[in-house]
Amino acid sequence: MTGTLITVAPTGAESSKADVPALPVTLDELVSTAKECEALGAGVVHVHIRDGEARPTLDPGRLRETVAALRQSTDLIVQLSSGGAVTDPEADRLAVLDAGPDMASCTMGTVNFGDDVFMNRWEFIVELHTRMRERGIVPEYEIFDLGHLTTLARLLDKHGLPAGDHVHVDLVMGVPGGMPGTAEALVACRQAMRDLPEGTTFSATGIGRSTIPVMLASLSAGGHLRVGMEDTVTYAKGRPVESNMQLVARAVGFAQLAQRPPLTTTQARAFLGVPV
Ligand code: KMH
Ligand code: ZN
Repeated sequence: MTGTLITVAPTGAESSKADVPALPVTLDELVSTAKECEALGAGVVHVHIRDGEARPTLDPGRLRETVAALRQSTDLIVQLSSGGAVTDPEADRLAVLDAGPDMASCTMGTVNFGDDVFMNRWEFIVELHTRMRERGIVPEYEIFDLGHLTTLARLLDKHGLPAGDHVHVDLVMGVPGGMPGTAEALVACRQAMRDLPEGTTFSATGIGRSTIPVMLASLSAGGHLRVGMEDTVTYAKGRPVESNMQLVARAVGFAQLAQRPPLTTTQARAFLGVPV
């Protein structure tokens, strides 16, 4: 595939609406952001939702409503976060799958996460992977550190390929406590992917100021892009991000410069093994 898969992660669980007023937190804000990002070239939306007070939530009813609304208004692949917030219990994170998304994230290990710990025990990872396959939900394996790729190789070896038979990973780089957002770290991950099934693909995102180096490194190494206000709230020094569209537009520009234009949503489904 010569194009670029662009994933937008518009909200996340870490920034507050008070600190980042442009963050989409209501269903209407999320849907209109998703529509505009799709029009610009996004193929996947990675979704965290908020409650009535804009706090992160994994409320099952709200998740179902969100999946339905995104399907009604866009052709984007709907990827729910099973990571949630660092405080979310495992049972609630597993129950995210009940909302029936096209995809869900599946993080490959525990990592220090700023001042917190993002806990992902081996047994929990196996449970998430297995339930996703049973339900035909395609995983995106989230990689916060090099060793997470070793865990993924072990998971696939012991528990088989995911739904869709295609393995796609997302390198989340530059989290304080995880791997740095550098070209060197990306190349190390790229090399470690040789131990994964042939045809494995990857996206990458750089948190904060590592967003641009990681985008450029990923495109250079044949990878794909994730951008959005979950990962980046500063566009350039002293300039807050105005909207997720601004970040998607920049990613599209970089992809076009690399002569790898954005995949359409139909191409993105074929690429990831997500049923139409
Ligand atoms: N909010 C982080 C603790 C995911 O979406 O799966 C976890 C996260 C990863 O964002
Ligand atoms: Zn996330």
